[in-house]
Amino acid sequence: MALLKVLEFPDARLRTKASPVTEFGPPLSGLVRDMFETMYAAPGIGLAATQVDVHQRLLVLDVSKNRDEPRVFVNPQFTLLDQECAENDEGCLSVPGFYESVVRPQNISVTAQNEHGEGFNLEAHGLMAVCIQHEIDHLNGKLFVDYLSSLKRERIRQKLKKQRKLDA
Ligand code: GNR
Ligand code: NI
Repeated sequence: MALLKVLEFPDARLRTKASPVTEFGPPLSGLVRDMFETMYAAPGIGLAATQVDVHQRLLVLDVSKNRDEPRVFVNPQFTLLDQECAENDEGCLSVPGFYESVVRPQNISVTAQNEHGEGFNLEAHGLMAVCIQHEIDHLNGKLFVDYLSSLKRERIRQKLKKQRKLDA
């Protein structure tokens, strides 16, 4: 097991568009295991492979209270079930310490494969729907700060820069 390093905004590697996963097997399972370990340790409710500098279409999440419902989505795609949107505070392990309100669709249908390559479909609502969209954004090189005003985004960039200087 290994904790993976999480890339932080404004690292250009977070802007990479991930490629479809085509190889299922032990290396993928090892990556999934390490991503869960990293996500639970952070702690976070989701993690996209992009954040650990692996540019493949893979995400893990666990939005349960007891942290006992791990879910893996390989090559995920989603469609909107309706037009209902809501505002939620979002955070991101790649933008540590910042929480800002983002408006997103609340009801989606998701198609993906599991870590063995078997297809599945599910409906997601509320926090789970938000989290899946946040993670798929990562796979497309997009961050939640992209939904904020450029002024807010630049303030966050400056504060993170200062914080990293203090941490160094
Ligand atoms: O841990 C996380 N919490 C969170 C809260 C609201 C909306 C999305 C998220 S995902 C985030 C972990 C993360 O950065 N995933 O990419
Ligand atoms: Ni994130």
